[in-house]
Amino acid sequence: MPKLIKNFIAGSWSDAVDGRRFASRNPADYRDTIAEAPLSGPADVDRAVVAARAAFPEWRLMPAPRRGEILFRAGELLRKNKQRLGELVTREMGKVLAEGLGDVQEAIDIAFHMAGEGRRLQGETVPSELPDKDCKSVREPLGVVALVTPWNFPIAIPAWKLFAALICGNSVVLKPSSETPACAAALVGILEEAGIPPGVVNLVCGPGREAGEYLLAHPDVDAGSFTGSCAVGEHLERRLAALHRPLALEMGGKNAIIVMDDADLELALEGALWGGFGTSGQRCTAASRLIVHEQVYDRFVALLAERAERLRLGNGLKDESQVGPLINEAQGQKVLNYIAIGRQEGAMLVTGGLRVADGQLAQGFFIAPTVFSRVTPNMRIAREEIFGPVVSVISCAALDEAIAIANDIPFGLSSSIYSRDVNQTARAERDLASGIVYVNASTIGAEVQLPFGGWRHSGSGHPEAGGRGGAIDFFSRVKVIYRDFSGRLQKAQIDK
Ligand code: UN1
Repeated sequence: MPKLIKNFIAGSWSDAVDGRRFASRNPADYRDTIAEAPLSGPADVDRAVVAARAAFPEWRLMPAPRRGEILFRAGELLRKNKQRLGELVTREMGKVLAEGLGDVQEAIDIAFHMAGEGRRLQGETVPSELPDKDCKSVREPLGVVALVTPWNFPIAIPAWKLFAALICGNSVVLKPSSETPACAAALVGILEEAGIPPGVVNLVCGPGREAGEYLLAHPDVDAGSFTGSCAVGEHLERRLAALHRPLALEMGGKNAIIVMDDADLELALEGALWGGFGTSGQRCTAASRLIVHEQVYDRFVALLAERAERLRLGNGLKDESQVGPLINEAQGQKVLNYIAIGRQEGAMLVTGGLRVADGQLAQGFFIAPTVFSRVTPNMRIAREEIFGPVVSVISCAALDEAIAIANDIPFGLSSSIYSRDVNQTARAERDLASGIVYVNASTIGAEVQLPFGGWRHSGSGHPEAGGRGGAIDFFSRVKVIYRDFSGRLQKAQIDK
């Protein structure tokens, strides 16, 4: 029996106003319906925004360490329920169980990190140029924030946004991807159990346009945060520009691993496989380009293809599975279309390139890990985000050339270099133009205590997660306070 999911508005679980529903299904087995969720529209979003607005004044004034205590409890509950939630992630989204558990772990990490922020949320105190006067800055919440989240990290990404927004004192309306409503409802259920006051967190399930975009553009919302495709993100950016409200966007990537001729090839190979085919390539941080030094190019491509062929496709709940399905048929077709484009462009298909539908695999959309060699930097498969298990291998003759190729794309989220030469890796650290750079590690697996965000078309310059410049900066605004206790008129810049 599919689970019956409801919206969560003003502290109670409810159906869509007009009673409509939609289903989410298991991408590894379409016969397995995971959940039925409310197909919400503007009327439901309106209710959620009203609830969030009503809850805001009290939540804003609750001391941040008290808000943090609720997040600590949420972290504990996530930890207690990690196995159950990890299995739900795998069933509803398709990634293999180790990664499903990792998705939940990332939410646990951010819960504890942001809970601790409740005792920091630093502003600054600086001296005044005048006597008997002090100057400080404090952080204040934005108000009601709208969060619209994707399916590829169905627990972690909502958690990144929720916990950062909450610790700063905002009230929230969350609209999760329609592929993964059960994961979002489970996360919100944890917050309810942790004692979040009614109306502070609201969940509205439903389609992107009628629910998500309507929510982000709602006249009584103060700020929005969206993770998803570039096309949608840039559309939102244009649409919301006129409303003049803070908007954080995390969008695509076309992340490169550079493999130099002095690299530990076995290590680089493992990083390429993990970054390229982990989560079936459905990460914005996926290593979809490899830029390999010509001295080791042929050997590396041959080893990569051989190892890619050995990866076992399958239902992520089975121990032996290493690569799960694509999220749905449309995404599968999009990936196959890019494979056709790669062949037309003259790249060489070394392995994969096909949907695999033997036996059980016919119940989902599985694509064999695919490697293209002889890719040139101007080909579409070297420039556009595919979001599937497809890796394009480009050749280079020197480090400078490799870095130039890595940077010459519209995206700038994550990049990596494998080399044993510290001078080369230091140069790459300095010159790679992306929000995240890895040295002797793959392009995926960012940790939550530092900002996560892309440059150029990968993001709007408001990174997620912790650290200086991370999500706290987006979800709070700075107020500067000058307090004069001299009892007389003092003139800055004029009095001596
Ligand atoms: C994403 O793909 O949208 O760094 C997020 C990583 C993960 C997060 C990915 N921690 O790969």
